[in-house]
Amino acid sequence: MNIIDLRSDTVTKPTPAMRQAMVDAEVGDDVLGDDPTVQRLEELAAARLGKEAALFVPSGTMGNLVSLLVHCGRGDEVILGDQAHTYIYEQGGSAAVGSIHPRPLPNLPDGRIDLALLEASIRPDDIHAPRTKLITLENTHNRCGGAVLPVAYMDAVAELAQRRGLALHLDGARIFNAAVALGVDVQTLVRGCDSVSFCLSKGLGAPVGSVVVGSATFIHEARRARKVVGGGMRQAGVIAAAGIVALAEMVDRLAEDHANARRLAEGIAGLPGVVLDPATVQTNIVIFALDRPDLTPRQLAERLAEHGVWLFTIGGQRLRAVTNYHVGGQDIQRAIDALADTLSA
Ligand code: TLP
Repeated sequence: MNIIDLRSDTVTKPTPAMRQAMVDAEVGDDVLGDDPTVQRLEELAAARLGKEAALFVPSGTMGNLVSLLVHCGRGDEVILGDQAHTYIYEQGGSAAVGSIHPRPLPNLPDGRIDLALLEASIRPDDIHAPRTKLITLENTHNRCGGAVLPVAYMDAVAELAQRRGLALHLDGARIFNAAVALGVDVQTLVRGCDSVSFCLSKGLGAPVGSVVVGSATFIHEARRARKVVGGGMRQAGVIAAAGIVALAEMVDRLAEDHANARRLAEGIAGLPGVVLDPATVQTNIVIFALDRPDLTPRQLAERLAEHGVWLFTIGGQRLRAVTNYHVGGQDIQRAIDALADTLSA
């Protein structure tokens, strides 16, 4: 059976062009600063996001961790959303490894954190309190259904951070999805961020890797932080080569994933028990709730798997489907039909 894998965009496999680039990659020992392909990727990424420098890391989790380790010292506080990937899905790494104190604030359904609440949550200079050092945002917002934070909101948080002497980090795992959805240059979207971590291995299709960008001083420190968590890689040019292809060839086509996600959402929104407003689907993530006395989300996922359609349950009554470049228009129709069959049975 042909599987339609909607569990994540992380399941994407390298394209033929990526595999060829990997074969052809010139490599060297990157910890010693000798890998020309990693250096090229880092230069391209920094230029693309409008920052001074960049650092290739093995994963988005490590990109966020090294960024937080540079911005915050032991006992310092980071303000972030209570639905943030960094808060929920990264094992509390910044606390475990960096003794950084998390201050989760409620994410609004559209991925934002209320600006007034953000400002009110910055700690006063008081011997009882940790020192607030950092705000972290996520764009697009994974657990808020791939919601896009618009330029005006990004700028407003950057202005607040700057005025109050805080740094701003962006978990931009899917920042290119946000830029494509908004139709703006990615540089505009991240112009107020001190650091951004973005993933090559999600919708962009590279097999491995993320990139952190920021000032030259920040990246110098991030390189040290990457080393202490064991992320210094040697002949990493073989994977960086695929990342270069991802940036060059895979960004614009993200619009197809977004259109497919919208089609999927529109196709399933009316089905019995599906709670979903398709108008909220802005990028490649479709999150819906299941309101059925006779069926749990897990059972639904299992029955869909029997039809060859894979998706994830994400807690409570919710399920998540993520479109990606292995999933075409016909697959979307098959997924809609499988849901319709399962829910009307
Ligand atoms: N997200 C994965 C899972 O961990 C949930 C997925 O399938 O969506 N930031 C954001 C916003 C992410 O969605 C992810 C991965 C990461 C960071 C971490 O990236 P990796 O998996 O490369 O460590």
